[in-house]
Amino acid sequence: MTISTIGVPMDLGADRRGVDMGPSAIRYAGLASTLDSIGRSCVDAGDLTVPHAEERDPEARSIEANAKYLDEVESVCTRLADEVASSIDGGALPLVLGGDHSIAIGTLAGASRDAEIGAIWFDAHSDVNTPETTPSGNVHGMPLAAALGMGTFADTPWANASGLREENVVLVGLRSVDEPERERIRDSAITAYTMSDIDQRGVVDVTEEALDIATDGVDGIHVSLDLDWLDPSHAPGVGTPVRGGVTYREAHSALETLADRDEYEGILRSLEVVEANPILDSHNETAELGVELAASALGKRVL
Ligand code: 6HN
Ligand code: MN
Ligand code: MN
Ligand code: MN
Repeated sequence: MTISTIGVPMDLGADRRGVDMGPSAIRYAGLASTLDSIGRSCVDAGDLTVPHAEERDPEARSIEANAKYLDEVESVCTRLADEVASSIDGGALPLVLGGDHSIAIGTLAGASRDAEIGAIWFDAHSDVNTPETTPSGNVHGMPLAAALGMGTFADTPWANASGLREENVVLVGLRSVDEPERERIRDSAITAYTMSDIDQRGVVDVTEEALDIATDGVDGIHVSLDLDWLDPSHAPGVGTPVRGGVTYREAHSALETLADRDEYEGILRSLEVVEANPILDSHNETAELGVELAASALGKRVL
């Protein structure tokens, strides 16, 4: 299956500059040649146009407290959803490059437009805040809640992923969850694995179970890879690092487990790599890691 790369130079959801350069950094790190070397054909659909914070009318720039730049996030994610859906329609596998994690709202909406999907969320954070619970106002802490129509996102149909049910959503690698998010996860049908689960059971066992749950009764799954899932010693170039993340090998093992399942069952419908911030990075190593991990997810084999 051809891979269709879609860059989304979004930083408004993190309210932090630099993460908008993520798609360039990931391309610069050799994405196209790496995918070529593992025998995957790849077309680059370029970048979506994302407004800069400075373009806002100064009158309107007074930042919304509870969901900053939500109008701009809506406009970008609505276009992204169309791109993702049309690339799937055309028989390709969309590979979305962020940008901050708010773009997952668009990816999930597009991937679930004409299908039932599951989602695996590799992340230090649970990203289920809503405008009522957010501690920061940053929409990159809310995409999963938005996709599932939680809280006031029940009133924003553009953000809802029609074919995604909580029962098929799995979070893997959590270590930073806000108190209202804990309650929300407990009250939902979402499955969540913390870093302690990975410590105790091993990342392959946890990923196998995550795959069982995400794929149960659906047409395919979306895999969202927030690079802050990894320990900051391996992925320093992210805006919200949290110590105690997965190691380099654990991350590859998890994505190789996904690739093995995909080889036999053809489950992967869309993939996304987010939160690479070259301004905070050291010699682009976090973007390089993103490329390597995408290759593992897409079937790279040593022998
Ligand atoms: N991410 N829970 C925090 C918040 O502001 O809502 C952090 C979110 C981080 C989001 O890394 O994609
Ligand atoms: Mn920019
Ligand atoms: Mn995230
Ligand atoms: Mn995160």
